[in-house]
Amino acid sequence: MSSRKLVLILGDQLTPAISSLGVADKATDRILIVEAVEEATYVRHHKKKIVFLFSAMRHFADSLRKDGWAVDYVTLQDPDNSGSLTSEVGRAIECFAPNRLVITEPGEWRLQNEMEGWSKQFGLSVDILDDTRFLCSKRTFAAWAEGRKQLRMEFFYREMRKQTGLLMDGATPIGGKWNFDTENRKPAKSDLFLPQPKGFEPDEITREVLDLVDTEFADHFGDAEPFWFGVTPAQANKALDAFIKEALPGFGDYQDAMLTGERFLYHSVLSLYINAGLLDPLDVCKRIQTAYESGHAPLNATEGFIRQIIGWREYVRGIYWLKMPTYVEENALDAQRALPDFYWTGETEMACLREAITQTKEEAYAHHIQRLMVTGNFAMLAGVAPKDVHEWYLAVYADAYEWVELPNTLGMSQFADGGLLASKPYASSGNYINKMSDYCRHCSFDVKQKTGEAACPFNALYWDFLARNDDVLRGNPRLGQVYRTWDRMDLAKQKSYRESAKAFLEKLS
Ligand code: FAD
Ligand code: DLZ
Ligand code: SF4
Repeated sequence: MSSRKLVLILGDQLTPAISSLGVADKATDRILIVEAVEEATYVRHHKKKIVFLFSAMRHFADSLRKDGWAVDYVTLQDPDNSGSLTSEVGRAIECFAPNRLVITEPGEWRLQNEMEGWSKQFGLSVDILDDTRFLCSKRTFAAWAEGRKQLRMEFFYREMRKQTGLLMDGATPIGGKWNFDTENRKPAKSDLFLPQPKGFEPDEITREVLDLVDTEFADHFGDAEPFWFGVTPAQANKALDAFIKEALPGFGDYQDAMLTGERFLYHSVLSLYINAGLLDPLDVCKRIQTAYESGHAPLNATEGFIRQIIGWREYVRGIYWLKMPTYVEENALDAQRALPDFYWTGETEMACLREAITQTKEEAYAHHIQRLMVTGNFAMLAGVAPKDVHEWYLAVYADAYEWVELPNTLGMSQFADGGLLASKPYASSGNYINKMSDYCRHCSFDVKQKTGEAACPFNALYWDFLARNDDVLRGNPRLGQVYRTWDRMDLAKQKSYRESAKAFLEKLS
C-alpha cells in the first residue's frame, strides 16, 4: 500500500522547517491547518492575538500551496468546520483516508494528552515528532534536571551557551562572565527618540480576519485594531532588523525600566513571532551575536538578550514538561482571592496597574517587568488564586501559550510552586516601582506613605503578604533580612500595616 500521510500543523507551528513537514512528501501527503473555535475559546484569547494567529495561519497555508503542497485549510466559518482539532482531524481522515497521521508535538499538555488518544480513536498510526525549534528537547532537560536539588536557570543557561557556542570563546564565556545582569537595571528617561517596534499595514487577508474576529469573538478581551503585527516570516524578519538597528543597543541598560506612555521601550516585541514559528530562536540569537561582533551592540545587551532566549525560554519549557499535568494546580501560598475585575478593564486608581492593563488591552503586549513586578506582583501580594492569574496571562498576551506562560506566571511571578523556579518571591513594595518607573508621579496614591487610605497600596500589601505567609516563607534564606526588619518593627507599626492591607483588600473584594 502506498504511503499517504496527513500532516496536522498547529497555529503556533508556522514554519516550513517544522519537523512534521520534514518527513512529508509533496507528491502523496496532505497538510491540514484548522481554525478551531475550541482553540480560540478554551481561554478567551485577546482579539489581537486571534487576528495575528489566524492571519499568520492563512498566509502560511498560501505559502505552502505556492511551494507545491496540498493544503486543506479549514476556516472558522466553513459550514463543515466541527470546531475542534480532534474532530477536524477525524473529518480529514474520513475524506483523505491516510494511513498515517504526523504531527510535531504541541506546546500544551492538554493537546498532547488528546493526541495520544488519536491512534486508538482513529485506528491509524500517529507519529508525534519532537519540536526541533527548541534547542533543548524534553528528554535532555529531564536528564539535566535528574538528581539536582535545585533547578536554577543560571546553570542550565551555561550548558546552553556551551551547546550552542553563542558568545563563547572556546570553553570560556566572552567577556569573562556568563551574566551581565548587574549592568541592566537602569531607569529610563522620556525621550522623543525612543525606538518603536516595526508595524505593518493590514493586507487583504488580515482585513478579512479582522472582520471575522469582530463578528465571532466580539465579547473577547482587547482591541483588535489598530492591528500592526507582522503576519509573515518576511515581516517578522523586518521587525527583527528594526529591533537590532534601533533598540538592541539599549536593551540591556533599560531592560527593567518602565515609563508612562512608553509601551515597548527597548524591548524587541518578537516573542509572538518566535513562539508562532515566524522567527527561529537560534537564528535570532545568531543575528544578535553578529550585531555584537560588528561593534553595533554592547555585550551587556547582547548577553542579556541571548540569555532570555536560550536560557529562560528553553528553561521554562523544560520545567513545564517536567512538571505537568500537576503543575497547573500548585498553590504553595494557598491564595484564594478572585482576580479583581480591573484586570479586565484597566479601571483602577493605581497608575502602574492602569498603565500595564490598558496597554495589554490595546496591544496584547506588556514587557517583562510590567508582567512580573506590576500585574504579577500585585496579584501575589493580594493573594489572588494562581490559576485565575494564569488564565488571565494565557488569554491576554499575543505571545502566550501554556508551555511558556504557565511557569512564568505560576512559578516566577506567583511563587505558587513554592520556589522551584524562583529562589524567592518577586514581591516588592511601591518603592521598586517608583525606582524603575515614573508611574508614581501620575498616581493618586502616595508611594512615600506607608499606611492609610492615601498610601500606595503596594506598601501595606507587601508587609501583609510576608506576615500572612510567615509559615511558608520565613525559612527562605533570601528572605532572612526582610523578616528581621519585620520582627524589629514595633507592634503598632506592624498592626497599622496589616490593618491598612485588610481595609484595602476588603474594598477590592
Ligand atoms: P524582550 O524583552 O525583547 O526579550 C527577548 C525575548 O526573550 C522575548 O521575545 C522572548 O522570546 C524571550 N524571553 C524573555 N523573557 C522570557 C521568559 N521569562 N520566558 C520565556 N522567554 C522569555 N513570554 C512569552 O513568550 N509568552 C508568555 O505567555 C509569557 N508570559 C509571561 C507571564 C509572566 C507573569 C511573566 C513574568 C513573563 C512572561 N513571559 C512570557 C516572559 C516575557 O515577559 C516575555 O517573553 C516578553 O515580555 C516578551 O516581550 P519581548 O518580545 O519584547 O521580549
Ligand atoms: C492559540 C491558538 C488559537 C487562538 N487558535 C488556533 C487554531 O485555530 N488552530 C490551531 O491549530 N491552533 C490555534 N492556536 C494555537 C494552539 O492552541 C496551540 O497549538 C497550542 O496552544 C499549543 O501551543
Ligand atoms: Fe503603583 Fe503605588 Fe506607584 Fe501608584 S504609588 S503607581 S499604586 S507603585
